[in-house]
This record gives sequence, C-alpha cells and structure tokens, in this order.
Amino acid sequence: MFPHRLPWSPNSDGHHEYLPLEWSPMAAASRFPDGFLWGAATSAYQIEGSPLADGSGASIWHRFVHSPGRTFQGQHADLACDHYRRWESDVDLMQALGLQAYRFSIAWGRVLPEGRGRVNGKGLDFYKRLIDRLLERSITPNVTLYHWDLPAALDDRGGWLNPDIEHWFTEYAQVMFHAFGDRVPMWATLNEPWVAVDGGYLHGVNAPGHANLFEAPIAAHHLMLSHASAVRAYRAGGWPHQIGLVVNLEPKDPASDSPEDLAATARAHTYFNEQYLDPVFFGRHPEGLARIYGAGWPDFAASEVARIQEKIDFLGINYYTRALTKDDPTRPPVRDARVVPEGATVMTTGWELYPKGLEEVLVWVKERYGDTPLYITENGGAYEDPEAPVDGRIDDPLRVLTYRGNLRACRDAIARGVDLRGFFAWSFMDNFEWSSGFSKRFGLVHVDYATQQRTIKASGEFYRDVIRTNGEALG
Ligand code: IFM
Repeated sequence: MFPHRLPWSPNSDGHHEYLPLEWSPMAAASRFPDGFLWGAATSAYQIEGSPLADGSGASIWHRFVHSPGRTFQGQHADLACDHYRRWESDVDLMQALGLQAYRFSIAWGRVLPEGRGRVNGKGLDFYKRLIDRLLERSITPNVTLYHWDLPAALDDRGGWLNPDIEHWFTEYAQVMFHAFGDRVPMWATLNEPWVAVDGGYLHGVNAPGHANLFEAPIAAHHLMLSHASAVRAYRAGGWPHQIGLVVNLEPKDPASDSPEDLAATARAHTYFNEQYLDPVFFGRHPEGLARIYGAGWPDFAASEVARIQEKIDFLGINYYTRALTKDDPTRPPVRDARVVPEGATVMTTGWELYPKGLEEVLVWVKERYGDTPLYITENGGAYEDPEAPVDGRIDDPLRVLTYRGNLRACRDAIARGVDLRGFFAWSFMDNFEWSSGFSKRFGLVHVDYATQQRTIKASGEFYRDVIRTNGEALG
C-alpha cells in the first residue's frame, strides 16, 4: 500500500532512530575503502563574481538578482568570492585542505555568450587554467555542466520550456567535452534538476522566477532530455571517463500516523525523490506523479519519457536533511509541509540535522535503482559562524558535528553494501546562497566579503584530518 515506506519509516514503536553521535564500535574501527575520493564542491555563479567579464554572456541568475525584491537585502553575486580573479590562491587553499578532488560548475554563458554558436575563447581559457592547475596539484576536477545559470539569451527563446534546448545543451556539452574530455575524469550533466524546476518554474523563488504549474513538468522534461542527450554525446565522442547526474534527495518521514500525513508523505517522496530518478533508471515517471500535478500534467508520450533512460556511470547525491512531513492543503500541488522535531539541531536554513537520513537515502537508492556507483556530491550545513576570525580562528562546532555524523552515516551505508565511492563537502568556501544572498554560510573556509580574506574554519581542519586518515579521525 505504501511501497516506499520501509526505508523512511519509523521504528515499530513509532519513533525515528536519530543517532548522530552514537557509533557502533565495529564501524568505528574501520577506515573508508581504499581509493575513496575526498573532495569539496562549489558552483560557478555562487563563487566566481565578474559575471560579465571577458565577453561572458549574462545568465538568468544575473538578471534575477538585479530585479527588485528577488534576493535577501537585494544582494547579488557581481563580486561574490571573486574566485574568477583569485582562483590561483583558492587552489592553494584546496591543497592546504588536502582535497583530492574539486567539484565545480561551468558558467555556460562564459563559454557560449549567446548560449549556442560562437565560443568565447577567454571564457574557455579561464576553465582551462583552473583545470590544468588542479591536475598539477593532483586534485581531480569534477565538472558540472549546469548548476542553474542558464544563458539569458536562451531564456529569451523560452529557456527550459523550449524543446530546442535539448540541442542547445548538447552543443554546449560537446564544446566542453572537446575542450577537456581527455583530462576531466568526472562530468555531471545537471545539478539538482528538482531545485531548478521547483524553485525556478513552480514557485518562482529562483531564476527565472516563474510560478506556473503548467510550465514546471515541461521544464523538468526538457532538463532530463537534455541530460540524456549529453550522455549520449559523451558516449558517441568516445570520451574515456565518467559521466553522471547529480540529484538532491531527502527521506520523507510522516509527522504522524494520520492517513492525511501518510498520504502527504507519499506524495512528497514521489515528487522529491522519484520524479527525476525513475525516468533515468526505469524510462518512465513514478506512479502518482501525474496525480500530484493534476491539471498541470501534460500527456507525455511514453516513448519521449523512455528517451531519458540512458546509462550513467555514477549518480551524485546531494544530501542535507530529511523532511518530517505533514499534510498542508494550502501548499499545492504536493500539499505537504515540513516539521522540525523539538530538540533537533537546526541549521540557519531551517533544516534539521539528521545524519541517519543519509544512510537511509543511500540504502534506498541501492534498493530501488540497483548498484550504480554513488558519490555524495554535496553535504554540509549552514550555521551562525563568527563574522570574523578570533585570534585567527573560526570555530564552527556545529559544522564539525554535521560532518562527523554524516560521514559516519556514509560509513554505515558502505558497511550495508552501498557502493559509495566519494564525498564532496558543500562547500569549499562560504558563498552566495542564491535568493538568501550571503546570509547563509556553508564553507569549510570562511570568506570575509569586505576584504576577500579567506580563513580555514575548524571544520576545514577537521575535514583535512578525516581526509588524511581516510576516515579514521571520525572516531
Ligand atoms: O548552495 C546550494 C547549492 O547550490 C545546491 N545544493 C544545495 C546548496 C545549499 O543550499
């Protein structure tokens, strides 16, 4: 009756296991498997700054943040972390943290200012220098092609609502493969298509700022067709490495046993966790998704949805929290609301710290979709860090707690047979958190935005020890 209830469900006594600090002695003794990849992640628009430099074309995010009332205090990312100019010292810092891999995204409009056609050599050169330097330092580049910054010129043609975008995205992907396919070992097509659509087309809180029930499933469909088409182009080009997809997942647990809350939890799980993965692994949409969208659901031809099913080399999972879910008829179309249990540790984003959910998510993916190699491509937390270093230090004990708990959960999942191959902290450094501006800090490295001074936080030192000991430092 409730097929996905098992991994997310409460224990028989109705309570959820919450063990962020407990640790079984057997697991404590173990390190991560040899070759486990330790990295950190960022995205272009959140750190680079200089969005129009050297012939770059504006993105939908550049437009969005410069429209009134869209972001916290009207903040924008024209400077952000100034990484476009400070990338060399940032790579030095990555080395100081002991990172083995760095996940970043390409700003599509830096490379193709109109989104298609003419290639901007200066934009491509920025990424060439970065990739070469990472490789010189033995830091594996992990490149995401789309982390939400669609070229504005393509949005003018309908953006993700225009079916031609499948070709535009594939053309862009091919430019990138030809430039770096020989030396970038990990490619991801899209980051979190769920957020791109839910925030950008359904609720309008992210760029391009549309709130339209009818547009959302169409944008989602075109994103996923674009993903699959880029994977096919990668295979056709004979590139020798790996290509995958990055999704955000979270367990949906019912807030009570009422039929309303159970039904809301089932809807939320379908909408959040299955919507984008079922087409990739099964070539069809999940049961129940059409009912959630109701009148907004287009009659997709089965053959069109089947085109999304293209074998990926790895799945990237971004995990931050779980959602204790209750029914809320005022929030269409899913009609769910998130509850935070009393006593929980809560991030400044309002998210509950819930490490056990990470293990649950990993096991659920294995059980539902089989044994694709998995990476945690983002994980971390935003907390109230000190505004400035005190005696040269930034103490962030809650972020240390977060990484300790979540990494132990990863180790538990591996012990349960999950093929988890690496972990990327979000984020390498504090950065521009989209419509929340600079009000949320996620970094292992603190950024003073007035001076652009970087300081490795206590969590960065902790993570460096975890990497150095391949997990033993977790205890
Ligand atoms: O900052 C974002 C990132 O861009 C995508 N994943 C979630 C992060 C924290 O909200």
